[in-house]
Amino acid sequence: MRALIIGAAGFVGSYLTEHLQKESGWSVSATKLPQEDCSLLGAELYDLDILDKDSVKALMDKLMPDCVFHLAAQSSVALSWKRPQLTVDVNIKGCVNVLEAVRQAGAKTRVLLIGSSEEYGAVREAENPVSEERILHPVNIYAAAKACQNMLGTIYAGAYGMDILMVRAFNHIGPGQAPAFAAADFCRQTAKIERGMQEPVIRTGNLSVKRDFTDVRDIVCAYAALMQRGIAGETYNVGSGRAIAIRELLEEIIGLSNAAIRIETDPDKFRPADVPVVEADIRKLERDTGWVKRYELKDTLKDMLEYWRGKV
Ligand code: A2R
Repeated sequence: MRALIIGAAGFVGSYLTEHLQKESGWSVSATKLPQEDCSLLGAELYDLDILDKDSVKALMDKLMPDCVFHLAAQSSVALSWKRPQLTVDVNIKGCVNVLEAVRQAGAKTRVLLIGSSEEYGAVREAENPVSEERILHPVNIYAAAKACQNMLGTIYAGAYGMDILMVRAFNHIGPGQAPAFAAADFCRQTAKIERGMQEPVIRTGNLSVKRDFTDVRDIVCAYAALMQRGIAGETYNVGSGRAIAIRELLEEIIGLSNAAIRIETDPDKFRPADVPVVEADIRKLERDTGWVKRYELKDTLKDMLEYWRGKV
């Protein structure tokens, strides 16, 4: 199997590259932005900006891959408020450039479009676990763009009979994740406190909200399983199927450290639109692929803390 990963220099890309090579035995080509510095061992690496439709087409014509994992995105909710045009360009127009390149190449390429649980938006507590059928109520620009990507994928699959699957990924965490995400930030702060680089206090926003966290290594395993056994035209939730409170996550991290760390909640960090609980219904993923997660949350957090101990 010859796979192409578009947007491989990000958090998920390196894990997916390694998984496909080592566990699936596939040959992997991967793309990064020209300005990105990244080495993916064993992968053939290409520079590609997905906004340049001619380059996307030229690469697809050259490689004619069996499958494409489309990870490239403006993936930050916060940045989507500051750079709405960029977010819409990359996440919608960029996706169309990929779909058109695959369509025009005329090969039987299978495409996995990576969306987000953000697409569900304002989920009421009683609506959990959230199934793929739930009506989307995106509440930020990133979410709206990803919801649009999902619709485009569904339309291309139906109208042209293309082999396209869509994913809605719930929160994923692991070593190497940027500290803009809560779990990585907590691990980084804990490592800094252990080194005496920060007073022994972690200040946080709303700790009572519950989210569905999965190890990135389990996430990429689900993507590979979907590529092999998922049904064309369908959308799949990818998550652990169990939401936990951010407080529990933080206490788990602090419990992994010998340092005496205090938690202080800062009302200024509370987000007005925080949805109380978001938990994935993963029965469709399990039924169609047989996927089971391998990493317990505690082990993921241990690995993340170790990563930050080596980094700060
Ligand atoms: O924004 P950067 O400089 O970090 O680059 C990101 C890259 N990217 C692009 N690639 C090609 N053409 C573009 N116009 C373009 N704009 C951005 O896509 C980054 O290297 C990669 C996406 O990786 P991350 O932002 O680290 O996302 P992650 O966590 O790997 O998630 C993969 C997918 C994304 O579609 C998320 O929205 C979704 O899973 O949750």
